[in-house]
Amino acid sequence: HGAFFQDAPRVGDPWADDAALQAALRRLLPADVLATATPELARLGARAGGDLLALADAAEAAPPRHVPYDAWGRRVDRIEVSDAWRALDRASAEEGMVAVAYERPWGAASRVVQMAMLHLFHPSSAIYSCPLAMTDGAARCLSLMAGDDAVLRDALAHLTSRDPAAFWTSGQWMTERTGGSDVSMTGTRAEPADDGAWRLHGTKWFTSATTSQMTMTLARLPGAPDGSRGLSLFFVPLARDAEGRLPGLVVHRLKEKLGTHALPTAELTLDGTPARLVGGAGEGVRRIATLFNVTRVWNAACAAGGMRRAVTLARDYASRRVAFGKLLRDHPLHAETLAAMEVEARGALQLVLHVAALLGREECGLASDGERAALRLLTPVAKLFTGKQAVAVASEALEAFGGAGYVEDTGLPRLLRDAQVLAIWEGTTNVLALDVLRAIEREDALAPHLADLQERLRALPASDALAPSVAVVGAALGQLGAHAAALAAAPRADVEAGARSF
Ligand code: MFK
Ligand code: FAD
Repeated sequence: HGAFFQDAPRVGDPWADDAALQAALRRLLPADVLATATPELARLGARAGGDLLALADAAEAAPPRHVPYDAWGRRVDRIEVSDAWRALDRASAEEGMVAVAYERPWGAASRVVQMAMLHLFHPSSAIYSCPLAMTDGAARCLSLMAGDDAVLRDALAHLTSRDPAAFWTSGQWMTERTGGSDVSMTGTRAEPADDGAWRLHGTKWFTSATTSQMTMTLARLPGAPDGSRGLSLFFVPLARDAEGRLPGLVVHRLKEKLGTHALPTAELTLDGTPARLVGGAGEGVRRIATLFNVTRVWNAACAAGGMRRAVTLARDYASRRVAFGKLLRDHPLHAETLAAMEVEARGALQLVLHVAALLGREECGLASDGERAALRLLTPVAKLFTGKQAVAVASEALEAFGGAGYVEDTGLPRLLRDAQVLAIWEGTTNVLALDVLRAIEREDALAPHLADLQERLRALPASDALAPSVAVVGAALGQLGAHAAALAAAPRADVEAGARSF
């Protein structure tokens, strides 16, 4: 007997091997879109299994560093990131990860293609998807708000550029020590400056992608009331000086986080930072909702992509690892576990692509009232549901490797660490459950979605094989309608308590 060494699991080709993604796109995309998008996705998929994956591993191994002082004791607050992290930024621009949603080469379907791209890109990006998500959110926000403001239009052009030298990413600075869910206690103040712009003063407690060239943030104008109605939205250019310093900003430290290790997330103080008001006084939360509704769709797409990667690795391993005389995949109980993970990953992908299709239609002015309402409803639903699924699937995947899943240099623990954040940032599960209620109460968003589902169910071809599932889904829809009616009539406290199960 020679010494035994186990083969490592392999990523393979994320596009070529993803039958579920290909089938979903065949169903959702018009034939001409599919024909031109497929080679693009195939090329990106090959990169996701090749050079991007190598860059992601390198970025993960060389986390960012905060350098508060230079050699001579001057405060510089440089944030140093790895060459690999910078290369991921360039690749993101070249691939048009954000730009594609604004160039719209495939019209309204461009959002579907973009989320399919993200499905491939995210798991090989060391969470470069985070800065990109916020960049897309900021671009969406500015595309609606910039008007003829030359500074904002210029920023929008940078955010949506494919030229790595011109491409900007954006931060999204909302969370303060007083609260990330409840931003109403935001203490950051805006003071008028002589140049007609504003200067911001306050402390932000979580600022990811701190090396971005701009950010969007919330602050209170002089005399604004307490609470969230007193908050306004600001554009903050983050132009560094020759020594890499950000004028008017003090970085206290980078967070030491469970995961997202390649992503810098800082605590910082705005100390007279120049800023530009976007939208009207007191409109901040409503305006920034445009941004976070986009990042929430990204979050869901990243959750689905992360699940796909976890299942791919677990399935591959099951075809290499032998126990009790046969491959893991030939053990019925293990096969059932893998199948359950596969179902979660596929379900998440379908939900994400459906929401992406709605978003694309809304942005192109093609959405019906019902579709707009469904988008408002399903954005938080998709974010909250897939965030939880991603953690469960990643956890199951680690177990599928046995002890190797718990050992750092296999790279596998990252799957779980990077999944856990998906349920926390951009609104926790319970906060999003309340957002679902907000959408139902204020915009009557549930009824059109239920009607759409009923319609789809009726349109299915009659089939003995499908009949039992159709009956189950039909009954569930009936229950959901009844539950919604009961909630509508219930006292507010009972409604909130029921939001999660709803
Ligand atoms: C891997 C890829 C992932 C992405 C990377 C992300 C990196 C990490 C970045 C972050 O985590 S950034 C911080 C994210 N923070 C949040 O998401 C905040 C979570 N908290 C909430 O979402 C709260 O629900 C909220 C702050 C909005 C509560 O605020 P309020 O002011 O108490 O709520 P209110 O009064 O119900 O809403 C204020 C206005 O906003 C209303 O409009 P009007 O002024 O016209 O009445 C609401 O309708 C509107 N609004 C709230 N949520 C909305 C919305 N509009 C549209 N969509 C929504 N979801
Ligand atoms: P809290 O708001 O204190 O929430 C604590 C608990 O209370 C949660 O379980 C929550 O669900 C629950 N809760 C709160 N309100 C309610 C309610 N009404 N009903 C029921 N339950 C409730 N923020 C930014 O602004 N920009 C960033 O770039 C950024 N990057 C981040 C990066 C990472 C890695 C992480 C982990 C966070 C980042 N955040 C960022 C912050 C993130 O958005 C917040 O942590 C999140 O919104 C939760 O806010 P909090 O931490 O203050 O928790």
